[in-house]
Amino acid sequence: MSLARHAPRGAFRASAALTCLLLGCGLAGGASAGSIRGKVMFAGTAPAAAKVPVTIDQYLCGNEKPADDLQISSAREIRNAVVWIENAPAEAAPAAMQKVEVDQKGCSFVPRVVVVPAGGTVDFLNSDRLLHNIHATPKTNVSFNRTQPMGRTIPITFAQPEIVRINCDLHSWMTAWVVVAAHRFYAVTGPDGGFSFDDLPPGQYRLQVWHERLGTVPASVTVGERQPAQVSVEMKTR
Ligand SMILES: [Cu+2]
Repeated sequence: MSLARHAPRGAFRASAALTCLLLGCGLAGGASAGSIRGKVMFAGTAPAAAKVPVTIDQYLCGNEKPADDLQISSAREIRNAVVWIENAPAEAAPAAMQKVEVDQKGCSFVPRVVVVPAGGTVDFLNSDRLLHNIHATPKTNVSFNRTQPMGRTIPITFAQPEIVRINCDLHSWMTAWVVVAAHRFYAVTGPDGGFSFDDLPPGQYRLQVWHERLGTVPASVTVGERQPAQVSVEMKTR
């Protein structure tokens, strides 16, 4: 009886050891402890930061605004690129429904680029003492065009994975992007061009890197025993 109970456990241990041999369970913390750390870099000489003239509401918006559609550090690191894993682990659950906010502040959308899980909601805010509007004509999500006085919150739900451009029709330079994510392995690069993914099983991953001005660039990275897996992706002007 006692032997019969122990035998399957022994067999399980042996099979687990074999699985580890094949898949590499040497990773600290188990089979899903893999991480990716990456950078998105600009190839070549970065163009000078552009300005756009302000032709309306200068009393609040100023006379010009940084274009902000291509933000590159002095070390050629690209901000506001969106990176996602194309072959995300099958068990990847949708991201938790956390609040995503986009404010209209100083006549700019802040932040300019956000990620929201499919089915999630973005709260659009207006902190400015003037009228803005939010206007989008997505392909697979519902279009919207809403006037937004100061202090009003407008929640918009995005059902389908898609990259959605948002504009304010009153201020032509105002653009934001809502990246509706199919799973939780999406990231927006910070000012240092950096992004990261955690809780990945070992394996080879195909990445897609999207930037509003620079298009989409594929990359690949292998998560193995050396942690975290490092990857650098270069983008250039189209
Ligand atoms: Cu506006």
